[in-house]
Amino acid sequence: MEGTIVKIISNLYTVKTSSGLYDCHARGKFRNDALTPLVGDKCIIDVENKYILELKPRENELTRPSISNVNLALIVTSVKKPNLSLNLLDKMISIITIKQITPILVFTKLDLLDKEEKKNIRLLMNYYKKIGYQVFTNQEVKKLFKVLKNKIVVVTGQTGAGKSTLINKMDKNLNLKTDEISESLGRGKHTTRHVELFQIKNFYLADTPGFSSLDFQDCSKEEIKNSFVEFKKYACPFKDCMHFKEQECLVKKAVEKEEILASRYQNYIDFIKNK
Ligand SMILES: Nc1nc2c(ncn2[C@@H]2O[C@H](COP(=O)(O)OP(=O)(O)O)[C@@H](O)[C@H]2O)c(=O)[nH]1
Ligand SMILES: [Mg+2]
Ligand SMILES: [Zn+2]
Repeated sequence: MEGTIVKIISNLYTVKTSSGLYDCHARGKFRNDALTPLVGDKCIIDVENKYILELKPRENELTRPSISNVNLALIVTSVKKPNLSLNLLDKMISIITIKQITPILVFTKLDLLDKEEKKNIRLLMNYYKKIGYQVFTNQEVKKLFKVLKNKIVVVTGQTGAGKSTLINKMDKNLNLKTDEISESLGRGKHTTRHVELFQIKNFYLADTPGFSSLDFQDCSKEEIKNSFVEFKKYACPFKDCMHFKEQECLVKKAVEKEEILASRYQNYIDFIKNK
């Protein structure tokens, strides 16, 4: 029978199938192959003996937390308390894109802004929409549900950004503590190896402690450049233009003409400079 691993505690794997949940062990073979089943893995199980027989190939794999086949990442960004950090936002967009996961932007705490500030945030949100991202506020849970349908989703963002509040809004039964330093939904007794996907309606959501501490360590300058999607339409005269010190760079011209958001370009330079 086919299923998805939704929870791992030590070496016990909970597999969700069309006929319910099964607590399974992995066959010894996996350990010999140095292939460790991850939350998110699609697998074939032996229902009678409660064994995972086979793992399906993975689409992608995250570490810290270990989870596979992630489709979407919700980047939760507060516009105040903590203050908006476009550097952090662009960094998360880039890293998530490089990992071949689709970023979804969710802005929070717009209620703390005055009229003028709100207008500016709307302009900013429109820029990110224009370059191709799906952008929401945390008031738009119904719209988010449509995007999340049938996906495996991780949630990331600064402490205090409103991640737990948003997840609670999606599923009142979860009742996560807000204002908590600890980010773990499933924390508690099982400190060994405990990763869990929570089913909300028709999608799976993973709590992701540590995910926000990702950096560009494993990414090349090229990958960072390609993750700035709005640069792609500019064919600079120099074929491998990094849009940095090159002359006649069309991306730099587009920044001057305000076609490209200045903060996006500055953050890009910041990221590649440190490589
Ligand atoms: N004013 C306002 N406060 C919010 C909003 N979203 C979350 N908060 C508050 O911000 C604080 C941190 O939220 P929390 O969900 O714990 O953030 P997390 O650390 O990202 O999980 C809590 O006191 C929430 O009540 C919002 O949209 N507006
Ligand atoms: Mg939280
Ligand atoms: Zn260029």
